[in-house]
Amino acid sequence: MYRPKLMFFMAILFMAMLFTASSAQAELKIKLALVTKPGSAQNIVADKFKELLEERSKGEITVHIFHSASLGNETEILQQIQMNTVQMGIITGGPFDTFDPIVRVINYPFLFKDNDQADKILDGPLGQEILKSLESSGFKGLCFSENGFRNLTNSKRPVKIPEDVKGLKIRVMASALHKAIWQTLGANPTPMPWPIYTELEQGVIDGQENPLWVLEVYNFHEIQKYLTMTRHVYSPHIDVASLKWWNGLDEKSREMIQKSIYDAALFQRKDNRDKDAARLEMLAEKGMKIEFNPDLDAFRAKVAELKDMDLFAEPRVQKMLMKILEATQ
Ligand code: EAX
Repeated sequence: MYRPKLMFFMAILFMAMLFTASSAQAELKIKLALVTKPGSAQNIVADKFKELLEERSKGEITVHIFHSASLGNETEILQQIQMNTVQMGIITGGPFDTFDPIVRVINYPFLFKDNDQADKILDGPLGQEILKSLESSGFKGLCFSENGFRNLTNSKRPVKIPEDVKGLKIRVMASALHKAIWQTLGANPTPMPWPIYTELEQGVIDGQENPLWVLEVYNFHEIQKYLTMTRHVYSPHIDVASLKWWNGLDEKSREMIQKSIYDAALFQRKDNRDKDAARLEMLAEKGMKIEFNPDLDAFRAKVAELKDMDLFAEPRVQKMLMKILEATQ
């Protein structure tokens, strides 16, 4: 029996299925995760990346940002990126070093003299070599944006010399290197994932160390009286993708993603640096006591022994550390 209505209906259904299949293929969705809140350094990178990539791909690629640790802490996000249940992350250098110890090299204390030197090395061949080596643990390292130079804050006393740090309970990132730095300086470091406001407020910890934007965005001036401009570690973010996912992308999408994240990183680094002077003024106004000239030579001397520690014992890590120390002389 001929049934024109049914045939017509089935033809429409078939076309609708075809259309859905082809548009599903054309549109690429990126889940991007980070642990800090809107207004943070990581979010500024993510927002810019989303804006640039969606514009450049004419909406064929969409970026979905999961901030404020809604998908877990940085360690958990990295695990999800390895599995490709999350495609990208803006992750601080610290917690990355349990996945690949080579990341310790760029978090080495007192490594970079200033922003320009950090940019030159991280954007140059050594930085690229480090990003490339992350492939062995399932990551595609795309580029570096920044947290910035880290400074010590605490609620107990002014800190000018390493002896002042003695016994302070300092929260550090989940990183063996960061823990070792503060142990060597005589503090009592406790690794803890982000965020940490409550722990500081309740006195579980006396202090923490982070770049100036963190004090502003998280209102740490309310609960931390003393700030010391130690600039002990330059803290990059690694803007990272799942290698599993990356390997399945076409060349055109890869290029657009790579270029957009790098442009976003350049934008964010400048933005962060441009705002630092005003942040210091604001923090002083809010009543923080700021030590501008700590005895950095003394701090540097204390942590010099770190390069001989087991943390850097793996030959490829040791080799990279030597190269980067030489390049930053
Ligand atoms: O980016 O965990 C940390 O101390 C990070 O620097 C923090 O997420 C701010």
